[in-house]
Amino acid sequence: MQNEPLPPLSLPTMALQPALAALAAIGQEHLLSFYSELPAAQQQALLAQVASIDLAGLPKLIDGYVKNKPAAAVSGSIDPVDAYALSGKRSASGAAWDRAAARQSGIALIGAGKVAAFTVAGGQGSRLGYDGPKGCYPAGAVTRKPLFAMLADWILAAQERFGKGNTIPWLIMTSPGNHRQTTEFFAANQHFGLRPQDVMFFPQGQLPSMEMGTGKILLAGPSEIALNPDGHGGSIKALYASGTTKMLADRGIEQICYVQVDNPLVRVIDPLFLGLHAGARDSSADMSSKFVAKTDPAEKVGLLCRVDGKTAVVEYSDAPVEMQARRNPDGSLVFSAGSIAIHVIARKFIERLNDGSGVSMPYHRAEKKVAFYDIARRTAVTPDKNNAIKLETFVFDALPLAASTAASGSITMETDRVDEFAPIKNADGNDSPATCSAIQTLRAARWLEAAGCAIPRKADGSPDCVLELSPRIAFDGDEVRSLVGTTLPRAIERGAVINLGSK
Ligand code: UD2
Repeated sequence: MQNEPLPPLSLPTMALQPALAALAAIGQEHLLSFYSELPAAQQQALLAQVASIDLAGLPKLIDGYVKNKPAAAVSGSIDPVDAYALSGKRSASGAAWDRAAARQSGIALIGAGKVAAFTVAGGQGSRLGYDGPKGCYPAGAVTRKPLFAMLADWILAAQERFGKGNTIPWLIMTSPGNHRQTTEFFAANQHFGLRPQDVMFFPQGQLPSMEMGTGKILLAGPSEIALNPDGHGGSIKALYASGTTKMLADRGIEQICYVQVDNPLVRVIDPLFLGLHAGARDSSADMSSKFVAKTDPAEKVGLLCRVDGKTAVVEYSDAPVEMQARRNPDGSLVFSAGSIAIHVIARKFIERLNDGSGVSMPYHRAEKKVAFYDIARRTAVTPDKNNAIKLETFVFDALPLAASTAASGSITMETDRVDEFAPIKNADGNDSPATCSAIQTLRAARWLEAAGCAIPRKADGSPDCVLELSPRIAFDGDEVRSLVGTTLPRAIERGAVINLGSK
C-alpha cells in the first residue's frame, strides 16, 4: 500500500542457483541465457522477474491454455438475469421495487463511512494508441480534463453530498508498467482535490507471454522477461495481497465500488446501486453488477445471465449467436443485459476468495503479436503475425463464486446507457474520444431539457452545442431540476461550448 512519495516497486528476488534449477525443471532455463553477461543491477532485476512468476503452476497453465485451447466456457442452463430494471420493476417477476428506499439505504452506507471507490487502471490501452496511462487521457468534452480527474469528481461529489464528514478512499490498481507514471500524475495534479492519504495505489500481478505452440516464455530483451498484466481479474488477488483489504477493514469499510478507468460518465459511488447491493436489512450481497440493455445482439460486451442458477458474465464470443439474437414478443432481446463492468464488491467476499481454500479464477487466452528477443540470433524481433499467448483473468469471473441465493450473492441493476456509459477504447469510431464527448453533451442536454432549459438541436436531433456538466454541480437529473435558472442556465446558445460547473 503506497501513498506518496513513492519508492520504486520492490519485488522479491531469488538467488541464481535456485532460479536456474527451478527454471530447468520446467524447461524454461533459456530465460537466463544472458545472465552472466549482464551488469549486477540487471542480473538482480531479472531474478526478481523470475521470482514473480508462479513457476510451479506454469506447466499446468501451458498445457491447458498454450499448447491446447480450453473447451468453450459455457455449459449448462443459461437464463436471463432477474434484474432491477429501469422501469422500476423486477425483470423476471414484474414486481415493483422501491427506488427511493434503496437509495436511502445506500446514502446511509456512504454516510457511515463504509464505502470505498476502486478503479482498475492497469491495462495497456493499446487500442487507443495513447502513450501513457489511460487515466491521464484528456476526456472532458469541454475542459479536456483527464479521465482520472473526471472519476475523482464523482468521488468528491458523493463525499460532499452523502459523506457526513467521512472521506471516501479511492483505490487504484496500476500495473508495474504504469505504476510510477500514474502516481506521479496524481502528485503533479494535487490528487485532483482528494486528500493524498485517501488515494491508494497498488500494482497488479503479471503473467509471462509464451510462445505459441511451445509454451516457451519469451524474453523481451537480454535482461527482461516478456510479462503482461494479469487482467482486471488480478484485482481480486491484488486487493488482498497489497494489504488493501486489511486497511479497509481497519477503517470499517465494507463495500468496494469497482469501475474501469475508461468511462468518465460512471457514477463511481452510486447510492442506489449500493443500497440494492447492501442495504437490505443489513445483509450484503457478495458482488453485484450494473448493465445497459443491449439493442443490437452483435454489440461486443459481455452478457450478464444466470448460468446453472448463478449470476455470470458470458463473453459475447462464447455465447451462441442464436441465443444472443432471441427476442421477446415486444421485440426486446431476451438476453439483453450488457455488462459495462460496474460492480460493487463486498470486502468480505474478496477476503473469502483469498482465504487459501483453493478458489481460483479461470484464465482467458489471447493470441497476440508480442515483440521478443531472439536468443539464437541475439536480436530483437517485432513479429507481423500472432506469435504468442497472453493469459488474463477477468473480474466478472468472480460472480459465479458469490453465494448462490440471489439476495446474498449478487444483484443486477439496469442503468441508462447515456447516463452512465461512454467508454474511450479506440482512437476513432465506436467508443472513441469523439463518441465520449458526444455522450457527455447528450447527457447534459437531456438533463437540462428535462429541467426546462432550452437546448439547440441539429436537424438530426443531436445537441448543437458541446456541454460538460460536472457531477459536483449536479449528481443526477433531479439535481439539475433544482439548479436551472440559478447555477445552470435557462437556455444554451447554438454552437456554444460550455463547461457547466468547474470546481
Ligand atoms: C470490458 C469488458 C466488456 C465490457 C467493457 C465495457 C472484458 C473482457 N470485457 O471490455 O464486456 O464490459 O469492458 O467497457 O473485460 N485492466 C487492468 N488490468 C489488466 C487489463 C485491464 O487494470 O490487466 C483495466 C483497464 O485499465 C480498464 C479495464 O480493465 O480500466 C477494462 O479493460 P479493457 O479495456 O481491456 O476491457 P474491454 O474493453 O475489452
